[in-house]
Amino acid sequence: MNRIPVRAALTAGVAGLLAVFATACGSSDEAPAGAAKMSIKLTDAGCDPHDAKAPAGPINFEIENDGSSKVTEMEVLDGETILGEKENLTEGLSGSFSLTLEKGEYTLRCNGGSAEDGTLTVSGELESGNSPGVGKAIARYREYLEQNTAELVATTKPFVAAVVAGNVAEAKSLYAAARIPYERIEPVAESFGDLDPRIDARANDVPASEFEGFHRIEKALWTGGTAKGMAPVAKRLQADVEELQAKVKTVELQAVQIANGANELLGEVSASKITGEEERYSHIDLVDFEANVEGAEAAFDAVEPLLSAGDPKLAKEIEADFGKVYATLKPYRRDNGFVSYTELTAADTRKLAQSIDALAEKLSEVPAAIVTGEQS
Ligand SMILES: [Cu+2]
Repeated sequence: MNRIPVRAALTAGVAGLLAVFATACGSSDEAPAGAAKMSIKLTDAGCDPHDAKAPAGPINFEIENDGSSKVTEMEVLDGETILGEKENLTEGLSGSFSLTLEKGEYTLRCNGGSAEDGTLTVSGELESGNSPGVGKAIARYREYLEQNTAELVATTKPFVAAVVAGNVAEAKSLYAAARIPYERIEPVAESFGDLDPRIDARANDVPASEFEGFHRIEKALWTGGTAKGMAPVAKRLQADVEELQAKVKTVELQAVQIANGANELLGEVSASKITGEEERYSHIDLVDFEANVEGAEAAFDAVEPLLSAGDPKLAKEIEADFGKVYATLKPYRRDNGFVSYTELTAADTRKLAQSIDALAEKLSEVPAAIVTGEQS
């Protein structure tokens, strides 16, 4: 599951995006050319400053943990959609991210602070070209969501049937295929609301009484060697993936969210999924990795035309980095899957994490090159 905390469903009334800002991105350490600088300190009280103002356009958020052990991340949100964030800034650490924002009011959130939400007021007009491509980008990505949720429903069905029938060997053999389509659409899992934890939570993500979905069944099959008691869980899973298939047809999407989600997901792959935590009973983690990378690539492909207008060089570099990640995964491929996670050495996982990090670093420049803001 996407580890960004699940929040309320997206607020209604937020339409598509508007325009693309032609930024000249250098390395990811550099802010987009001409970006306004905003320094924020993480304190126990929350963000300092708590409220802020900025001119429309690219903004580079420079965040520093000023000695807080409670607050280690900052997010910029439009409604409940996270547009950009920096996580894991423990005491003494600093980091930055850029976003191009249009006129409007956004939330500055320092999670865990005693007053965690402040307001970022962006004013003035954005210098930008027109981009009728934004609607197309969202439509293209929605099509990908629809294809993959259709595949998810289709691959979950025989898996669920095997679980309900108590056929452990067959259920195990069908598990990986059912996981792939869900892992591909994880860049926007945050917008699935409750369905994300219901389908894909890990044992430690939710209270024991709420642990259900794929990983609950995975645990029973692999550690218990049984499907006993799993029939209701399996049936609910089938209902949930069907609900998701219906939901993606209308779920609110923004181009910057699609791009940011891809980048966040890859960050999560190299930071935590690399430990084998997601598929801790079946050890099919590399199947998830590949699906996550494919999903990030689909997200990037959807928004890429918006970026090319301003930064063809970055787009080329990202495409090359995707190729490198697939090449790094290749030696671990077996038949129609991958080696078990348990066969990987520390050197293997390091190599995989490094190739994903290099890609994620480049991808992190994408959201800033796409304009978002308050839509009427
Ligand atoms: Cu997942």
